[in-house]
Amino acid sequence: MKRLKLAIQKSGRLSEQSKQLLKDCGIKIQNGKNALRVSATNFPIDLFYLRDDDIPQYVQDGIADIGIVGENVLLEKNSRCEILQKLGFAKCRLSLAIPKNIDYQGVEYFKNKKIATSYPVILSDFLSKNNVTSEIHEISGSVEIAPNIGLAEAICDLVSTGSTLFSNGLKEVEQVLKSEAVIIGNPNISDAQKEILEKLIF
Ligand code: PRT
Ligand code: ZN
Repeated sequence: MKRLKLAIQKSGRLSEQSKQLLKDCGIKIQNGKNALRVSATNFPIDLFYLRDDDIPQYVQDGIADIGIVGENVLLEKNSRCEILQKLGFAKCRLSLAIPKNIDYQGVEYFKNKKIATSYPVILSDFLSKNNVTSEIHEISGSVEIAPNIGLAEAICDLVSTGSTLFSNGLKEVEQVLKSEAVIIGNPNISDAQKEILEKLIF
């Protein structure tokens, strides 16, 4: 029987709950500590442990059949994968934030401003829908410190509790996207694999 290849985050905010979900489905996985690929012992499923950013590409290319990622990553990568199921965990939002002492009147505020983000694709889409042109400065981490070190005048980053923004003297002023963990799939998976997937989702 053809096996279903599932990609999940190796370590990070999605990995524990992704593994828990498989456990809850009764899927047994050996704990190969540094293995990139492991097989379930009681289900025709192979697991790939990857960085979340790489998962949409692996699924799109058919290296994996399905994967678990945040919607934010899926959209940023412009992936052609389909969302098969929302999972209800890792909920967060991608938001624009500015120094808290600024009097904010609306999205025009961002005209010609320098915005630091790890999500340039989603952000530029949002800005162009709002007819705003800004200078997007892409950085891969610690986005929230950018205004304090003079790198940018605003940021666009993921927020869950809001405490990171608060402790950096920033306030959330526009919500760009709502996100949660989702199962994504390659549109071309076989019927046999679909059957395994349906069992899994059920
Ligand atoms: O190593 P790898 O590339 O696989 O992982 P990563 O470091 O890129 O991602 P990771 O593990 O940090 O997050 C994985 C996914 O979790 C994200 O893509 C989101 O879909 C989801 N998620 C949910 C979050 C958050 N909540 C979140 N709060 N991802 C990041 N954050 C960060 C945010 O960037 C900011 O630094 O937490 C901080 C804000 O949190 P609060 O609670 O202070 O608001
Ligand atoms: Zn990542």
